[in-house]
Amino acid sequence: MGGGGSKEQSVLQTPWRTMNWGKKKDELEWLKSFRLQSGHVKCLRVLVCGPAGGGKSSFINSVDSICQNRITSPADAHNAQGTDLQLAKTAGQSFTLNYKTHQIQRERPGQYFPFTFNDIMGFEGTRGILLEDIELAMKGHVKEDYKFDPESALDDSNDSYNNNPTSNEKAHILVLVVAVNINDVADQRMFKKMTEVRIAARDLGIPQIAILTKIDERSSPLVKENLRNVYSCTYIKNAMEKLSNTMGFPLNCIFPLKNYHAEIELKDEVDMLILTALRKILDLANEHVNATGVAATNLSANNVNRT
Ligand SMILES: Nc1nc2c(ncn2[C@@H]2O[C@H](COP(=O)(O)OP(=O)(O)OP(=O)(O)O)[C@@H](O)[C@H]2O)c(=O)[nH]1
Ligand SMILES: [Mg+2]
Repeated sequence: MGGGGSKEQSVLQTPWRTMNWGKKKDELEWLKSFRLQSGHVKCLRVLVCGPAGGGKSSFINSVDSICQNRITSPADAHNAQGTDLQLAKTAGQSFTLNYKTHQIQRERPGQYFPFTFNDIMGFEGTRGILLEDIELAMKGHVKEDYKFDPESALDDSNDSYNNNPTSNEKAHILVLVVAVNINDVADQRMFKKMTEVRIAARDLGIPQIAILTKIDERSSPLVKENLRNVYSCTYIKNAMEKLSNTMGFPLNCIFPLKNYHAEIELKDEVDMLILTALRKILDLANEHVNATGVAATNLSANNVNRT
């Protein structure tokens, strides 16, 4: 569980990535005024995926908390390290089983941000969500509340299969959520699965980013003490570089952060790391939707010109 040996725990004199920690107000203003670039869809759909227990549901809860300016937990997060016998049996297995769309409420009830998050079942060692089902979710074929089956993929005869997904129902970005110690704990099979999902997203033209969670519990004590040391910690830097090397994510598409999981109040440093990742997610999704909207318009214009 630890963050590796003392060499890996070493601390850089100067942070290798610059963060303006005093910018939270500006980031929140940006978020509040966030609009879609294209009228092609009503809402951006962010699909999270990753190993069981990596922090997918907690990430959705953390974004929701920041957006509502209070700690909330719309997505079911779960501590699989529980000592209860029943819980212990589920260690390593995904707690989230169903396909669930989370609208993100503004501070005022009944008003929502123009983006949603889709929570799904996690990858497990030998079981967990199937690649085919993640592909179907990306394409918008999975209906709300569908319970994923690790034995067989959703097929088009199932009531939960959406035959004609609209642009709104397709995923507009894929977010891979993994704990910062992923390189220490995941085997080749897990990396293969994650890479396959990334390639599937690429083939569909969907942008992808990675989030490294749990930097508070798996890194240098200096990071635990103060999250502002995140980019001075070599353990986190190494984890990001290794993920970039094994899976091909550019480093500027990998974001380390800590989710809200035990706190009862928001903290500026936690918010800043999450807001930085969220901004990249929304920018990429927005660009993707805009580009596909333009392509669709050009296609229909070409078809009209030909007739
Ligand atoms: N310390 C710490 N704990 C975290 C963090 N993110 C999530 N957790 C904890 O990790 C456990 C699993 O988190 P979840 O959000 O349920 O993970 P998940 O990826 O949704 O898991 P499945 O639904 O089982 O696939 C919970 O006990 C969370 O409280 C984090 O950044 N730091
Ligand atoms: Mg979950």
